[in-house]
Amino acid sequence: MKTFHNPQHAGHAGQQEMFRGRMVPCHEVPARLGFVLDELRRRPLGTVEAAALPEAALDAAIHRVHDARYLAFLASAWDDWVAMDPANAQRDALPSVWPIGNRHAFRTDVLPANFAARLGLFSFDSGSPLTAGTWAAARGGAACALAAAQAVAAGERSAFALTRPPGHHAGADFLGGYCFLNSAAIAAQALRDAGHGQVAVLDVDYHHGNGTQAIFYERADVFTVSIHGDPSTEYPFFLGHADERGAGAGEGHNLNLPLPRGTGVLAWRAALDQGLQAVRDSGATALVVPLGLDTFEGDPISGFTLKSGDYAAIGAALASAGLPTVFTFEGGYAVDAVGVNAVNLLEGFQRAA
Ligand code: SP5
Ligand code: ZN
Repeated sequence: MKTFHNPQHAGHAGQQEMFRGRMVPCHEVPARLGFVLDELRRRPLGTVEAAALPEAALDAAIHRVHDARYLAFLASAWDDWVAMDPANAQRDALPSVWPIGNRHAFRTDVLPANFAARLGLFSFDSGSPLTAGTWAAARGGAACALAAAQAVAAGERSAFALTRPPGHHAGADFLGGYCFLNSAAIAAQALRDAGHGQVAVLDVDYHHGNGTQAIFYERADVFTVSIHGDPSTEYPFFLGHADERGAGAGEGHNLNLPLPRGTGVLAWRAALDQGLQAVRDSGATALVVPLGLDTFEGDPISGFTLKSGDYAAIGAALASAGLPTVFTFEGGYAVDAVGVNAVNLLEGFQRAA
């Protein structure tokens, strides 16, 4: 399995996130990726390389998934933030005002000149700090996703986009949940564009993959599945219920498998089997797995109880779908265990594939 890593990732380094009225240290930290790279050095799965792609091809792939207005906002966000106040150069940008509700309540069609207003327009939480290196890091991550998709489209059995920030909460025109560009969606779209008529996404992060679901919700060509903490009690709260089945042409092409906080490996594996059967039934010829390791018992912000030893069998189960597979690195905040857990899963996949 080829790994594509993101040399720009460490430039995205938030200090604090807003949590229930106070600022707490960021969970999504650069050290996470280092632990995965270290473990890949101990237990190699294949080559580890930086994604090298023409800028124009990368831009095109990002624009296939994200709105131009949102991308223009992201590209100049840090400079615009510092332009508001030179002292902002020392602070992360976080939103504090949002245009919620229907279009008669607040307008989203008029782009505000005020940067703080634009930040709210394109965000759904105040837990995702935007920092000096965020745009370069997010772009580098999209490059990993595209390179991994291209490798798989060219015949590799699997590839791993090892990047941060994560992606699966980002929608076509919004950031949130520590995510800015949706790597998994970019990979899925790239696989479609490379000739796979039907692609499946099977999201195993603890949190519902709301961004990916929203991007493909009205489409029949990308089947989205997510196994996650029940949004009635778990982040991102406002999407991820079992009755969301897709809409319009996408009716029947989304499957949510919410599980209660406290769920252990037995019930989680039953949900995985159900998700895998649905992937097989979808007729997909390629698979994207947003790989979150925050299902781990030691995760500080999540509520499942999977153990490090469980991940190898999960990897093997994913391989049993028999599909060319792109993994994108998502959550997992028990930092010193995230490398072992990720490589356990990927090694389990590779051995069974
Ligand atoms: C990619 C991903 O896994 N995103 C998850 C985003 C979750 N954001 C909300 C987390 C709430 C943090 N709670 C802090 C508890 C401090 N003790
Ligand atoms: Zn997560």
